[in-house]
Amino acid sequence: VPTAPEQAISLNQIGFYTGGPKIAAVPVPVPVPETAAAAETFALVTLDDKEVFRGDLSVARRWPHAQGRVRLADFSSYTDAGRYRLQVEGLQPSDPFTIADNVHNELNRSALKAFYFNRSGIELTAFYADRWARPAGHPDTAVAVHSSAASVSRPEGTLISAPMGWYDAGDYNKYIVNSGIATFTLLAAYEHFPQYYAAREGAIPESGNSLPDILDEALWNIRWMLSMQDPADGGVYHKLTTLRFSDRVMPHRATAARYVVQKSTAAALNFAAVMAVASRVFADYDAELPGFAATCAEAAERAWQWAQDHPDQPYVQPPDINTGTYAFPGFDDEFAWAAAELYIASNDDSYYTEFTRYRAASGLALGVPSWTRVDTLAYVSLLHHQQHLSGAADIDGLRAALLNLADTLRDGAVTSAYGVAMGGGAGDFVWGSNAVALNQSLVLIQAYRHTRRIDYLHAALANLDYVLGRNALAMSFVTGIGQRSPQHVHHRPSAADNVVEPVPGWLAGGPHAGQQDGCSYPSDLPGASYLDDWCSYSTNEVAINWNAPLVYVSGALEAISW
Ligand code: G3I
Ligand code: 9MR
Repeated sequence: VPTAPEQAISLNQIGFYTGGPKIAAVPVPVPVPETAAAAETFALVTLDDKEVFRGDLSVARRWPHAQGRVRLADFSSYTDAGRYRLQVEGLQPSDPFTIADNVHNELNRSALKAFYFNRSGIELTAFYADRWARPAGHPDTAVAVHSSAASVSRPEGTLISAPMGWYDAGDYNKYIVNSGIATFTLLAAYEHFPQYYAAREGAIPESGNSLPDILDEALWNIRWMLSMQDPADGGVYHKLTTLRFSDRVMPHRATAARYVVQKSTAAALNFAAVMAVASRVFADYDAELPGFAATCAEAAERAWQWAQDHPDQPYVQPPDINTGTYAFPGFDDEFAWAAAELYIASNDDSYYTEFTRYRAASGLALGVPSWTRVDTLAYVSLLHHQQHLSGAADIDGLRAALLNLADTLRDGAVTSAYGVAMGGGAGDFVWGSNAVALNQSLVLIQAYRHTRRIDYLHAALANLDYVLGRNALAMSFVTGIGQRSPQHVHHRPSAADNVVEPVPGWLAGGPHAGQQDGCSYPSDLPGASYLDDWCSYSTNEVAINWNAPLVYVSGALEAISW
């Protein structure tokens, strides 16, 4: 019998590192029993019910984003590997979990594999895709130029080839802005932890070639992105899409005509940033991919030039199209990010000048990265490459800004009822809130890498615990991971494939009180407004930009030894 969330002990459903923090959240029963005193202690028990550790519960605290109060159970000092449950008198015991080294390796593999499952233009064979094998969909070799994208050399209706790439999410369209941050995040995972990814092979058709799988996966999308640049002027189409969202069918059954739509400043700059990163990452693979790094570098510069000539061309959805927009006002953050990546790739100081100019123009303190806020990614890259930069870069200033953001997040984790940074910021429960948690972790991991201070790492892990179960729903938000995970994600292949289990490795968007889909939710509170139903595209869709920080964070925590 499933336990109601307000009765359930909530914890990372995979488990804990032997040498790491181990914390669960225990709900305070409502109403508090008047006769019997509420439990003051918790027990860690083996699966044959032997108690191996007992500890005191912390004081009860209210989390402002959900009903009720919780107390924390901290058993960090217990370090024996094994399978356990947590018990608190008066509550159901927790689901079993593991204490071990490398507890998040399988999660990392699965989260990266999700990108393969969303590939456009390729058959997924049973050897790689198991039960989720499917025919190829969306070859995208004859995509029409939409009226909004017509130019002299490519009038409306011109057919271009723009194959490969990942479907964005639960829909089958491909959007430059969003695949930009997703691709960057995978490339950053590789750049920051190359040994970890070099040793992880074997999941995709390219496994066994001389590139790590994570780079092969990123290449699938980078090749598509390159085809979205108009060779005539260097501008980049904002998206490749059908006119409306398809029905709930498998990819090969969704055959409506596809279009490349309007060039935009955001698309050009996202593209420039990603291609600049790709040019330095793939420079090491010139033997395998002759000339590819140089192609990326040139594409980046041309897109940057186009944006110089079109510095304020927002994406405006044409009236005949109703798919995702990925439009957000203001391009200072995109300019800053692209300038920084071009600076790192070229060591040309004028790009650094542009980076500082656009950062100052935005007037914003550094924020958690998202598709609407990409300037933080510039800091991540600049600090990672600090040893190789020219004297122009103000390393101390960059570092101070990043640590300032990380300190706020870490302090939020220390004072939060659940012990997590997630929920400390006013805008944390946006559409795709689970990715906010993981991008907060990504920032905290940078702070750890540049200071080696363990409190940053603990806060980063706490937010991963949050998406894996230490939350107000007491569930893991990743398909196929943990005992209670989403079964009915808003993901067309998962809904249409006649396989009971959803495609594995996908992070659901997470709690968000917008309820734009009109489904009926169990709670209106932002941290609990979530529905595991196809209906709920505002909380239960999956998306590449949400999975990418799951890959980054799970891999980083594995690569760092506890
Ligand atoms: O900009 C406002 C901000 O000023 C305001 O304070 C805040 C309050 O909610 O809203 C902000 O805008 C939000 C925007 O995301 C940026 O965060 C919108 O309300 C919100 O509706 C919008 O949600 C986006 C959603 O598409 C609808 O456009 C999500 O970020 C985005 O992840 C999602 O992406 C979709 C694609 O369009 C289509 N493919 C699936 C994908 C995932 O659901
Ligand atoms: O399925 C679509 C999903 O991928 C998008 O994120 C979402 C918001 O743009 O829209 C979904 O499509 C819905 C459409 O907007 C309204 N009619 C119902 C569709 C889902 O069944």
